[in-house]
Amino acid sequence: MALSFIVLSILVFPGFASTAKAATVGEQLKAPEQGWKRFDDHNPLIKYNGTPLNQSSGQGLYNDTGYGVLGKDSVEFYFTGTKMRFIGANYNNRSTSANIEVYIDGALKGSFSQYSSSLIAQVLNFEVTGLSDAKHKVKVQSNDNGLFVIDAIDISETGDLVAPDVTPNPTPTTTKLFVGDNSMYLLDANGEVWSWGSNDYGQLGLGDTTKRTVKTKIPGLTGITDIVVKDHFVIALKNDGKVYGWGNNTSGVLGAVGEIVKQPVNFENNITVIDGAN
Ligand SMILES: [Ca+2]
Repeated sequence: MALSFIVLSILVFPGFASTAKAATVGEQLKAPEQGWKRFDDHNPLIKYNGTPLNQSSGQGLYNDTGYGVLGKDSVEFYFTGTKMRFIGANYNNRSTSANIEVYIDGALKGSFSQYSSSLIAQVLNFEVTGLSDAKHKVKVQSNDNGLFVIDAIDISETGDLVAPDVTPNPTPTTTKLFVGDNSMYLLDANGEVWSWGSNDYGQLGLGDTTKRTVKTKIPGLTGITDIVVKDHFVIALKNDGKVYGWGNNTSGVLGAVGEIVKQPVNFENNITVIDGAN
């Protein structure tokens, strides 16, 4: 009796039976099924590698739009959720791509063809389910020289298309470039100072007055936390509070150590901050 009722229900209420049945690959799917939601091909979060070709209207595509991707080009996007369906279009045309691969998070999940015996718009070309509920990268890659068409993407109803991974900024370091009067100084992340450029007053701190065209590390100067570059002379603060200076000393700011100081001399102690602002 119960079995007869079920059979009768399907016969009498065919609509009930069809909504309970999930779409299968190769079928036309004009709207996302329950538990899914759809994004159209022109969504800016979908990236086309190559120049996408607008598909002519009137083909029965979703929203009457589609992008064609030519040759060995690809489509990429990121989504959150556990499942994805690629909605495309199948054509009875030998120039249609027959070898389109789908990669999820870099792993090949399978392939499909858009060549068929007749035109099927809004066709469910590929489906992947059972992914972890997380952000996933999708790449759909044509491996022959044919055209393939993307019409829409269906994903988990609770998910979303999301922006690609943004490359994080490099970890900040203390590396800092200082621009002097025809001389350059670089304070690196190890607390050492490099110099290059003009050196008439020994302002490169390298023990001579020879100009340098490549940056050269100043010997014996370590633990430096900051430097100040002035008119042909430089001072540097070490992490123990000592301050060193070198270069043009005609004014005597570095003490009675000569007018040209070619390498760092310690002239102050117990300093916490140096400030070269005018
Ligand atoms: Ca579309």
